[in-house]
Amino acid sequence: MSPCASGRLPPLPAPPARPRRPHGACATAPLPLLHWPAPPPHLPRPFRAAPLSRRLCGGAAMLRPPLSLPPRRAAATAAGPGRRLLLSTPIFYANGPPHIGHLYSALLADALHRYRGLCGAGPGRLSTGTDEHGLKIQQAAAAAGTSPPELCERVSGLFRRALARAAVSFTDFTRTSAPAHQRAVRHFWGALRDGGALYKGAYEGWYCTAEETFLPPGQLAERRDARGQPCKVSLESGHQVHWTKEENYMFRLSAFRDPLWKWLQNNPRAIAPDPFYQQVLRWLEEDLPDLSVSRERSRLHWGIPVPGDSTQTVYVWVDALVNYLSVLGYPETHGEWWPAAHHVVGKDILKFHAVYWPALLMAAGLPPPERIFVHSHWTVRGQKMSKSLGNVIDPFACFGQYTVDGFRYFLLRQGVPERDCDYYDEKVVKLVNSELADALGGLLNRSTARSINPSNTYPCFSESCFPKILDSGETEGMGRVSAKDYEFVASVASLPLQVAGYFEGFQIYKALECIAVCVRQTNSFFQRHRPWKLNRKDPAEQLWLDTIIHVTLECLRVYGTLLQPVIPHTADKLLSRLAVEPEERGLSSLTFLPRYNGQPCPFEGRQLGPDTGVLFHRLEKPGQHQTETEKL
Ligand code: ME8
Repeated sequence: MSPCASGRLPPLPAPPARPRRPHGACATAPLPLLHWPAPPPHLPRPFRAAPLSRRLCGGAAMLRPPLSLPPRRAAATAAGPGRRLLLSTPIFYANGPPHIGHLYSALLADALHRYRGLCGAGPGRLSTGTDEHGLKIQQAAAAAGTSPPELCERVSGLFRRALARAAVSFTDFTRTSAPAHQRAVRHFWGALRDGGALYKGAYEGWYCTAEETFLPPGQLAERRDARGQPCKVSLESGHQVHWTKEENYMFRLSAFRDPLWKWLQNNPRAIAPDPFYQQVLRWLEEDLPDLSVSRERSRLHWGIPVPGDSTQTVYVWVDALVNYLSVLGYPETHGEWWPAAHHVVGKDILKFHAVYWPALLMAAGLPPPERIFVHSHWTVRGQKMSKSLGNVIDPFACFGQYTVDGFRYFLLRQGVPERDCDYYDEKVVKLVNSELADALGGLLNRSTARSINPSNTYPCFSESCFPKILDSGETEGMGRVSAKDYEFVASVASLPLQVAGYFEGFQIYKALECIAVCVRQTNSFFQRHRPWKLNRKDPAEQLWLDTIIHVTLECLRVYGTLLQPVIPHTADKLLSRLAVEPEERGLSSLTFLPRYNGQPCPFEGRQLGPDTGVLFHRLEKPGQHQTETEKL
């Protein structure tokens, strides 16, 4: 956003040296052999000071009252166990149906929310919803021959159904057209105005309706429109921009460079993964012009009128961002939660969340959110997903094709937040068949088969068959157990901590990769010892057979527990088969192979749950399926 506005603000004094985090820092390291310790604290990563060349580009400057920051309210949410946390997805534009990019944002937030619930952390909320105001919606409704409220009603319902179908465990669904939200926006506007953060100014620039933002010349390209006429488009989205000149309310964003910088300096984990943190620091080194935060009502009538000035409509991004407060009952009850908020957002809306939103909050007397988790985009067979290319992937069709859990697993296992990822059918089928159907399902099937476990119980572990060792050099002469077996159980023992570190660092795909590696190792363990060859009539062999199955079921119990945030239905089926009760499925009390350490195992001797069939059915090759679609 770069307004070419009349007038300039005086330059601010030079800021302090700015911090940078090193790239690629990783929070977790494998644990030593057979240790089950408490999680290490997640230490903030070190800084590298960076000089700043400061340039200030002006914003509009007509009626400019002095800026006075209102005092911040003390946060009611302290850190520590039992604290509250709001996790949020972006609210989705109600101009078209959901696609897999939207779903990915929501699944990431859902997995974090579910994971936190399993950790027994304090009360949590997962908010989502629809962004219903603005020119984009106004124009989409006109093009569809309907009214904005009718379009929003339909599309909002579609998003709600898609998220529910995807097992996104949202607790709140905000619609920006709802009266409670509009009231919150009006109050927020009042807080900005009363703090002196707004002024009226003549404003002109290139506006991109698809992105609902003004764009500076550096983010534009020359193209020809459908009639062959030269036009300008957004480099990012390819959508045409239009020159817009009007009188708007301006927000003194430029005055917030230092507060934003200090916020990031003091909170190096505020934006993850690290490349996005670095990107925000770079933005703060560039121009940070004031922001137009209203539009003339004659051009944009579908939005919230500016309080006290019915000729202007509140800028849709200000309106939308306030959803993170209105959901918490702003301006009355938000203090019970805010700023304990973690926002999951796509890279295209990072600036709105990591620069504009924290600045707006500060100007309104509130602290920035605790963390912003950023993800990249999905392409389809190497191409950007777009209506005009006709390659937009419908989540409902994917659920029909791959099942809900299968598709959730694919997106979260293959999606790498730091870089764009490519989608195509064959990739989903291959991954899901190999890791869910064959490796995980096959392991459960083999270790619970009647032929190998006729009593259908969680068999006993024998210390004499799998003796405890203090270091891996001791494994000589230990009978049937090999050094490989000790290494394998050590890696499963360290898995919950590794997974915790990856969830903390917003690297859910890495958590899933570690689990997949352990599942493979467990299959190798099972295969290596060929339990089906053992003679059950020989008491010594029976002990060893039971021990092999016990270890395997212990592994499966750990995998089922850790996979709950990602594949909730399949994990439930797995844990039910292992007779793990609902109150035994939490992560805070997750133990692995306690008998190895001489501790009792509550599952030993327990009757297994009913066999409800194959854990995960192999998917058919693309083209052989029935699809499920739900259209506008
Ligand atoms: O931006 N791959 O809504 P939105 C992955 N209303 N993620 C994608 C994607 C893709 N190909 N395309 C879009 C808005 N997304 C605003 C948000 S919040 C106060 C207001 C992601 O419906 C995108 O990055 O255009 C964003 O996180 C989400 O979908 C919603 O996009």
